[in-house]
Amino acid sequence: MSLFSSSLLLCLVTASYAETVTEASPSTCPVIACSSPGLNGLPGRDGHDGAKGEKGEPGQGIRGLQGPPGKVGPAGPPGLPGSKGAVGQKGDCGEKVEYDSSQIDSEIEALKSEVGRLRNWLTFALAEHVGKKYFISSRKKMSFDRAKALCSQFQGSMATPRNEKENKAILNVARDDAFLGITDMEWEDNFVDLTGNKVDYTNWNGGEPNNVGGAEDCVVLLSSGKWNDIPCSDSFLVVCEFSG
Ligand SMILES: [Ca+2]
Ligand SMILES: [Ca+2]
Repeated sequence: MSLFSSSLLLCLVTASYAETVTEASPSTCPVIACSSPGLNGLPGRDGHDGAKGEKGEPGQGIRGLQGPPGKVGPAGPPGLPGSKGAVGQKGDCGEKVEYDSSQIDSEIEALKSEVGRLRNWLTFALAEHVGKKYFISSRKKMSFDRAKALCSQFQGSMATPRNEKENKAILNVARDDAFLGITDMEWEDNFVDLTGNKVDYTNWNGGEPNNVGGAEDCVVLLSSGKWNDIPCSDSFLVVCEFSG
């Protein structure tokens, strides 16, 4: 029953009672007024939490795809050294070899003689020598870097004349324009040999070195015996020198 209905019933009962009293006591005149019903009250406060329910059944959702593998972790510390292996069996005794020193000496002398003969043949056929320095040409033309590598491959170096005699010997071997082992790659107009030492002997052609185009850092021996600075990338004959 609502509050309004309750109030209305209370009024009716009270009014009925008032009529009864008025009939029983005519001498008195009670006045009982019935006021209008009151407004609804505010909602009550929240009650206490109920008891915890039972655990539900597992969900039926679709399981997600497996993610990509993670990054490789850092290398672990090195392990401890393993235990020492067992000692192997003792090997057989080697055979004792007797050396005949006089025989070895004679074989060495024979080899020296053979090398000397080969050198003479090569010098006669291909090379020029000044003192203990030999000059040999491969008769091939290539860039400065390749020529330098070719001479090194045979334990030699690019021909570098130290005097007029050596300059003439290189000319006799080359018989064409040939690279010399001289450059001013490091500092312009400071011509050095391939060990970096400034050359004392030079035989420049008239007006040379002129570093045409700012790109002439290598040197060729011309057929006249004079020198000209030229680009290192150009191809000229290779002449190597060897110590005797
Ligand atoms: Ca130059
Ligand atoms: Ca030049």
